[in-house]
Amino acid sequence: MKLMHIFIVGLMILGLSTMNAFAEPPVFNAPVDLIAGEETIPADESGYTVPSLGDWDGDGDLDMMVGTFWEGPIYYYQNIAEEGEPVFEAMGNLQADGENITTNFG
Ligand SMILES: [Ca+2]
Repeated sequence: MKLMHIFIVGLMILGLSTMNAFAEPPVFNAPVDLIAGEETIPADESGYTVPSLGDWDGDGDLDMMVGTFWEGPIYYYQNIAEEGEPVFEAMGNLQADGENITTNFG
């Protein structure tokens, strides 16, 4: 039983050292502002603003919605690029029955 325990621990150590030998740290590009037209897409002060991408208009490319962590509107940006890199155009706030849809805290 003790020999089996040593064998299993040895496999774990070998596995960990193998993982570390081949693991490479991720490489990130410098951060950039998201731009729509000439304007920077707003981010709230919380730092928790998260753009969500989806084909919201059904034309096959990714559009963007941006909500806020604090109470506020949801901004909609349509991708107007014909191909290649996305080009976002501000389309206004998301609305229902003529009223802005807002997010609550959190
Ligand atoms: Ca789209």
